[in-house]
Amino acid sequence: MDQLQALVDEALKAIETASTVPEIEQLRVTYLGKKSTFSELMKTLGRMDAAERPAAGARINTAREQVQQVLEERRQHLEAWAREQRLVAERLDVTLPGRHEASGTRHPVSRVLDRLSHFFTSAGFQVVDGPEVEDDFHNFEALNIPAHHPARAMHDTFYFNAHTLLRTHTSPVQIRTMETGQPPFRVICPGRVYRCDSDMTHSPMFHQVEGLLVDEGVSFADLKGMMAELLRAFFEMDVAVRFRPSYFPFTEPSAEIDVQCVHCQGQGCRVCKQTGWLEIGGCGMVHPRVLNNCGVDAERYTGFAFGMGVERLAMLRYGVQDLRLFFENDVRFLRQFA
Ligand code: 2NM
Repeated sequence: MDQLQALVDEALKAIETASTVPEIEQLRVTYLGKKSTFSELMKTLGRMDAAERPAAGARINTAREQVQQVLEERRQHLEAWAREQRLVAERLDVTLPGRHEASGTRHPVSRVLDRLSHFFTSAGFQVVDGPEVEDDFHNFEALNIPAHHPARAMHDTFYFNAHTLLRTHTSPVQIRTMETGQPPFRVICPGRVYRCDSDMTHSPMFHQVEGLLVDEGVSFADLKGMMAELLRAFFEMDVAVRFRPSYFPFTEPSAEIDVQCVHCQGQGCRVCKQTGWLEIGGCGMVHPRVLNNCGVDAERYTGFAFGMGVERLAMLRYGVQDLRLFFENDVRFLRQFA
């Protein structure tokens, strides 16, 4: 029993001087574990007198429990202290500004497309798209542009081979719509188009919106009214619109669409090169040969079509001077459209 008291004293002293949680754990193993001194003492009970055994056993147990209790208290104390130290060391200033997710903005080309799509879907049109890699038939032949037609040279086409090319306009989407559906047709076809042409005012890839309306009794007057309404809605101004006779193989008659200069209200300025007018696109009545090429009865149906460059509309709507800004994607430029 002297040995027991000495053991308790030794253990309590060691526990008191332990200064870390791992040290405490080490002491638990040493004094209270399976191979500990307390366990060794318990084993000596077998060699005692049977009469002394219960009392001795109880005392060992009590001593053991005392050591265990002091040890656990010390452990909790040290754990609390370690936690405290960690919190001091890792102090966070929760008032610092956070790292924000950088949010993007809608590209001006997309914004123009959204506005045009909204206008036309409100008028009962459907927005359709199609392949950018096209074949000769849908990009040219069906549009009344046969091989060796001068209009082909004008298009500066990117060819993959004799029959496969990057579409030079979105008209093939309208051809495909007419081929596969039944009139009436009311569609707009926005998308990327490609021409082998690159300078200050031309990009090899740009965006177009083309529209097509085919029904019984559609006239050039319907086309004029639609274009005038579109341009007033798009520029949010009561602008004058004029139609100049032109030529496209796929429409007859054909016209260029001009809008009164939205910068000077037609007075004449740098933007409209002193003419008071801005060229905005082309249009016309779909050539009967084009309708027939797509299986549409040109005796019964007539239709109008038009095409506009999206970047050009964006430049005029947002006052952008340089076409290349749309393709560089400099966030300082794009952020201005937030
Ligand atoms: C334009 C100008 C005039 C046009 C014609 C067609 C189709 F497929 F119906 F024949 N789609 N787009 C067209 C007509 C396009 O862009 C300047």
